Amino acid sequence: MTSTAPPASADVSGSSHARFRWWYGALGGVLSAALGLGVSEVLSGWLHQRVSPVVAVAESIIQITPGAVIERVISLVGHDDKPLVIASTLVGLTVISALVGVVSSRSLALAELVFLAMGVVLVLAVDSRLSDSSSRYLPAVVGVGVAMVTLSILAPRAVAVSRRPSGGRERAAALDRRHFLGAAGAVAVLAAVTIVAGRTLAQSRQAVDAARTKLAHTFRRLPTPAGVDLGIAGVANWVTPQSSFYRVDTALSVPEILPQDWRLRVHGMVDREISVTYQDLLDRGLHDFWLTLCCVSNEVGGNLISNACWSGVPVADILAEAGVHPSADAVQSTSSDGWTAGTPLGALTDGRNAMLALAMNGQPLTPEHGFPVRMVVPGLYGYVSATKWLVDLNVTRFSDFSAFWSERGWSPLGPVKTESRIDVPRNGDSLAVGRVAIGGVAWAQHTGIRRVEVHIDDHPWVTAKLGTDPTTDSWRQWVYVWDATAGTHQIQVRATDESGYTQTHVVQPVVPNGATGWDTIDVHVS
Ligand SMILES: Nc1nc2c(c(=O)[nH]1)N[C@H]1C(S)=C(S)[C@@H](COP(=O)(O)O)O[C@H]1N2
Ligand SMILES: [Mo]
Repeated sequence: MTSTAPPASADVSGSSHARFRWWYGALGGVLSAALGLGVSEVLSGWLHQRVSPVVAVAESIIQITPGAVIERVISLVGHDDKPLVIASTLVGLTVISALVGVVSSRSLALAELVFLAMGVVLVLAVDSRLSDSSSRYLPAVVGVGVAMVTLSILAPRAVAVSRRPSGGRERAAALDRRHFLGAAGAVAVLAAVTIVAGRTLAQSRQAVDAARTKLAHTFRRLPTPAGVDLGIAGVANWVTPQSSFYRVDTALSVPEILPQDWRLRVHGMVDREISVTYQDLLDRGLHDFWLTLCCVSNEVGGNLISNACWSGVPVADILAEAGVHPSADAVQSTSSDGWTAGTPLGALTDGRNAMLALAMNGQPLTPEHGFPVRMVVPGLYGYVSATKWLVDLNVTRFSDFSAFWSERGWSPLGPVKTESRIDVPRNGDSLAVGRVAIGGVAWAQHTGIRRVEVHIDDHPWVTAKLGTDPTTDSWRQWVYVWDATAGTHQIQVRATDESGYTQTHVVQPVVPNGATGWDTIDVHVS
């Protein structure tokens, strides 16, 4: 006797299907959540975020749990409660997503709604744990999206496979089972791969964080010089904290380089090619200096400009060790991610603070700002000088290479233009009649600001009071106290630098070598 299965066996399999009907749905829910989790882990690792959404939830749980409970848990499990809370969060996630899966067999819409609600919780947790980057919600949002799409694929298959096979449907039932198991298997593999990849990325991020922590007491931050801050509310602080320092780069994923793995290759038109280590730089002794960095893409009145105390080693010293050929006129610097800048050799060797910087405001550079080593050059826009994650200096001639932005229509040379900005009042503000502090910042790095003037309506230009200028390389605060009268007024600002040049009123766009024009605002006084 062959082929035909005895009815008894079909009955058994049928009743077992009935009994474990919910099982398929639950599995679909858990696998959907697992894939969403894996994708969110990969994204947060790739975006170099301190915590992934799940860890953010765990940290939030620790945050809102009463201290006494936390202490009790710590006394039970030892000093570190975090792994336990993360494990519990994952168990909770598994249970909830299994329930979501079961629900999905009845109502997919309701199940998706629960996933969406979980997404809201993740976003709220991330919001309370991360503040730095605008892409911080991406892992949670994309992760939940992936979980929802996956559920919409698995749920109908789970429903089909858990249908009781009735007479003549055995073949169809086997096919349904194959469909479900195939899809579920593929999701399981993807989930495993993304979770492992996410964890690997997080580990390299954690290694960099640990290396930065070890360096926490290596650097010095100069005391803030007297008189630089005029104390006007709303005017940019003279020193910008590293966390709010403007950021501009083409790196989709921040390079993660450990100091011990870092090497700087110096080559090209030199007597001897050299290779410099992080320790070599520390051993040379660090210079601390103030410098305002700004971006060529900064519009008039824009905020792509910040000031910090940097610690580093003069580029000139490194170049001297390699022995620069007299016919060279440029240095091409390359980042570990392949980005390049071209800097005039003269700016690197004329005695200004052109540096290989290791620290900002007494702390190792953050990964976003170029850890472990970047270049900074007073008087030049970032795109021609401030290479982050620096790994290569090629001594060369401008005629022999082109850098990343000069290949895209920007000027090969990028000296900073003398500029000034109004920080208060804001454009469109409504003010009360009487004394109003008009204030802001002005900069002419490596030349210095001599004078800032304010122009109100068609009155003559009046001279603003300036903050002190401990170095010509940093911006200066300015303030003018104005006796505001009723009406709508236009306010303009212009700076004169130490070369005697007064900012032009001619409006130029940021391309190809920096915007010009006077920052102008309108205010209403009543
Ligand atoms: N590797 C790398 N370095 C880079 C860039 C970049 O895209 N990649 N951008 C440059 C530009 S255009 C500017 S304005 C500064 C900005 O430095 P910050 O992000 O630390 O403020 O970095 C410069 N260094
Ligand atoms: Mo820039």
